[in-house]
Amino acid sequence: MGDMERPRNIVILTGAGISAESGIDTFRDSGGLWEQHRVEDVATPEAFERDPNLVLRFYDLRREAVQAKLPNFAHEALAILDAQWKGELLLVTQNVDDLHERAGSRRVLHMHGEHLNAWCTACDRRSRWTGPLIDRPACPACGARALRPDVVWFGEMPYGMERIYAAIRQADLFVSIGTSGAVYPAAGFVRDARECGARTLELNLEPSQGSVWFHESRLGPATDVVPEWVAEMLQS
Ligand code: BV8
Repeated sequence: MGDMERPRNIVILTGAGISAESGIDTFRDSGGLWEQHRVEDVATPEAFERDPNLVLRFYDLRREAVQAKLPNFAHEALAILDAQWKGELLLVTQNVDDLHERAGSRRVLHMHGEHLNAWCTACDRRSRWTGPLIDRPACPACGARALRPDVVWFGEMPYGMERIYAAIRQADLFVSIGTSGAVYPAAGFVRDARECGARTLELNLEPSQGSVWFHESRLGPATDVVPEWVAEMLQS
């Protein structure tokens, strides 16, 4: 798509940086630690196998913490775009918080799962979950005490890949917001989008690992650069 035509179909990818100003630590800014753990040591099936209590407590802490946070102007601007955009729009988030939904976004896909869901390893059903899992509560669907966080760990298949690639194939514009481009397959979406002819834009505090793949990068805090970009999109 050339610069001059107005895009019709947009794919947006967000990462921890969009929730930073809501007070949720990003992975990088806390030095790769969440609650004093290296994410690779707790966000893997092996870690869960080895020490389920450590992993359950790690997620219980974060599940409780996110419920006390609020969406910021960047989440809210994306919700306005979602409500007013006439073309296709898919907001793919790597985040497991629910701030996009609480800001009002509707067309959201959590490719790495959600803090506020529990996944029963006995019956495979997912239930809305706001409390702790450490005391092994019963699955609301089957009663088994076999609930785990409904979060995609390293080595596990992200959710919604078919839907994401289908949206990327149709996209005229791919926008990456608040992500370091460190984790795949999300970090590869910009290349997929370029190969499919989309224009690519990065909105981030600092250049990401994939910056070279973006036609345009705008650096700054999400609460500045995202509302500015959304205003441009809705005026064009
Ligand atoms: C898979 C849920 C197969 C858990 C997460 C070797 C080479 C390449 C790949 C691999 C490899 N070895 C293994 C892999 C695959 C692996 C991977 O990529 N590893 C990395 C470490 C190399 N990936 C996987 O295992 C994935 N699964 O590959 O399965 C497959 C492949 C293809 C198709 C099907 C199947 C599963 C990965 C999912 C892991 N789960 N989250 C949890 O949250 O607890 S990852 C987690 O970390 C997040 O979801 C996110 O993805 C990542 C953190 O990244 P960001 O969101 O970008 O956050 P970060 O802190 O890094 O950066 C923040 C950015 O914001 C910064 O740039 C900063 O400048 C900016 N910022 C800060 N403040 C602001 C701001 N921007 C704007 N405003 C601000 N105020």
